[in-house]
Amino acid sequence: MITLFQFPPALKVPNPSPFCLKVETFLRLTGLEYQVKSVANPGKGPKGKLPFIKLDDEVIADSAIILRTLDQRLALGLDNHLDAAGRGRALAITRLCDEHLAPLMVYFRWIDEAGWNELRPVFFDRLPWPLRALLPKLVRGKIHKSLLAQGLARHSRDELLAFAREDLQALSDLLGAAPYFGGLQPCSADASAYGVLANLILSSLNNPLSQLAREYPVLVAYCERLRDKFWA
Ligand SMILES: N[C@@H](CCC(=O)N[C@@H](CS)C(=O)NCC(=O)O)C(=O)O
Repeated sequence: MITLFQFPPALKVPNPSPFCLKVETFLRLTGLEYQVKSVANPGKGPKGKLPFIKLDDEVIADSAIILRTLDQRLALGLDNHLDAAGRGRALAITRLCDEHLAPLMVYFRWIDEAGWNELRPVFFDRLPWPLRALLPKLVRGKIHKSLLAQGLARHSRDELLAFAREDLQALSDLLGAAPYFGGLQPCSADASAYGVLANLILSSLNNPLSQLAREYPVLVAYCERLRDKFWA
């Protein structure tokens, strides 16, 4: 049995974390049976982050390692229909979503003032006093520090939006008229793409990056397609 440990649903998407939504989407794309356990504190994960899974009695952390391990152990073959170039393309899409677009999303939710003013009440207003006063500053500060170390938070808002526009245009062009990033069938890159794009396009948030993502009709239709087929 697979148990997925992840944040509880929020923001009108199945999971507000692109990485948790990526893993659960992968489980659905492959038709695996699983159960979910909600965890509010990522510190409970073996690497201090969510998601992680328990596969029988083994704990596995990090979405990329989870997907690879499940694929190898259970011979899932979600990418079997791809040739070598197709597998390279899928990996490039996955890395773009996980390592660039997802951190941009984190920036526009937590650091950019417009996004933060929208997110803070949703995540923290129902917490008891004094957590309600202390936790937002603490978590935001930690995220800011990590985005500064990674480098993104050193750029201006306009520079970050220009990066995001390039990412979204590339994803839109790569998808083109195909239903999935895997072509006529989904591939592993669709898990990453849906994890971050649904969080931008289908979430209840309306920050500047979500607004920008909704300007790409190909990506909006993609999110609606996956939502209707795998999340209805
Ligand atoms: N590389 C990890 C990234 C996971 C990740 O960044 N998770 C975030 C939520 S979206 C988290 O748990 N952050 C908590 C923290 O860093 O303290 C993966 O692919 O699973």
